[in-house]
Amino acid sequence: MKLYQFDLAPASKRVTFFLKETGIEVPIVQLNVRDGDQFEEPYNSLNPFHCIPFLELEDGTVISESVAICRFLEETFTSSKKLFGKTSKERAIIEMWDRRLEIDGYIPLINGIRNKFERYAGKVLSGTRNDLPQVPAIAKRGIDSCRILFERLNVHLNMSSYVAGEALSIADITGYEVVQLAIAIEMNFDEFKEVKAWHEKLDRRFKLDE
Ligand SMILES: N[C@@H](CCC(=O)N[C@@H](CS)C(=O)NCC(=O)O)C(=O)O
Repeated sequence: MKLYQFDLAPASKRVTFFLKETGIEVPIVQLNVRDGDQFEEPYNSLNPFHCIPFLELEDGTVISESVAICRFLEETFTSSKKLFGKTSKERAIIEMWDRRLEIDGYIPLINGIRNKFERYAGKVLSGTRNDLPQVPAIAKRGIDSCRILFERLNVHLNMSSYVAGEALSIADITGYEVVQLAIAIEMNFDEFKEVKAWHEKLDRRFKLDE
């Protein structure tokens, strides 16, 4: 089994934090997606989405998408930490939050960043190189969407230590990266005190482990 990563990328960080939290270890190969390694063979053919992270199994199966990778690893390896939940109810609540954080925060902000900053000209969609123009309005809409998410999350975090209850889950890892993207796109979210406090708590936890 091999995990292809680029340590600096938000999607890879989601898997890195999952591995650190669970103590699961897999061999890692670094691909520099900024230099275009993902378009070189054999990686180009291995993963047609041309993104990291992706996991190559012994039988040749390739699994991309950070959350699909983490779920597979959690179900394949033994760990006392279950970041996807232990009961049907826990699993449903975690998935509910994870999807809302991804749909309302992560995706709008990633699209916003790629449409805002000059360094993404020619690569506005992950895993592509083409002449699709950057549309600055997408950055504003991404921030609008995230603001609505943070309003809801702020109320929720007032009653809950972590996104899906009293234990850290994969949804917190997704949420942590949403806040990192909010910082990267220069969104002001100072009024969301609970979101900020939760992010700082996670920041200490993930940084200490690094
Ligand atoms: N939804 C995917 C996102 C994967 C993705 O967009 N990865 C980016 C880095 S954060 C990438 O590899 N980009 C390469 C490129 O744009 O060429 C996941 O969570 O794994």
